[in-house]
Amino acid sequence: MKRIITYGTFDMLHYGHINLLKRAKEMGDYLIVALSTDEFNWNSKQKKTYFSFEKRKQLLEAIRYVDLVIPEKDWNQKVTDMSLYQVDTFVMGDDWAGQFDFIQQETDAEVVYLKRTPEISTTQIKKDLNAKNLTTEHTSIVK
Ligand code: C2G
Repeated sequence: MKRIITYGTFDMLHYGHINLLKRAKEMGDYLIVALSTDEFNWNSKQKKTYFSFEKRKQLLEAIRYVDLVIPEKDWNQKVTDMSLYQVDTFVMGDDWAGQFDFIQQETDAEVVYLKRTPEISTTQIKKDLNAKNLTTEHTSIVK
């Protein structure tokens, strides 16, 4: 059984995430998602997520491509994760291209970067929603 792993925050789940998870699963038989905890996001990525870890985990576990969700607690767990979960392939979007090549040197897992879905991101969604709010607020004041 070919085991795939990927890591991320997956906040405000969108089709860019789904495209990544779908392609990752198509590379093997079993997909593990290491989901960034709220503490890791705040302490190591300075990200405040909209949804808590538990909610983001619930969403991921509902996706047909995902077989297991584990916590990502720090940057340095990946090498041990590869042996702990007997991973064959480590997959990330290509916004991370080159950042995790060390995994191929230090473990038996191959590293694959998949093309990121260009036009969508959680940051963009938040920006667009704020902009829409501002316009509706503005028009309601003007009326
Ligand atoms: N992604 C994508 N297309 C998008 C947005 C995201 O392919 N439009 C991919 C990213 O490349 C990543 C995964 O979806 O592989 C999760 O994205 P994020 O939740 O933004 O994860 P990130 O904050 O990059 O955390 O240790 C690794 C980190 O935890 C990755």
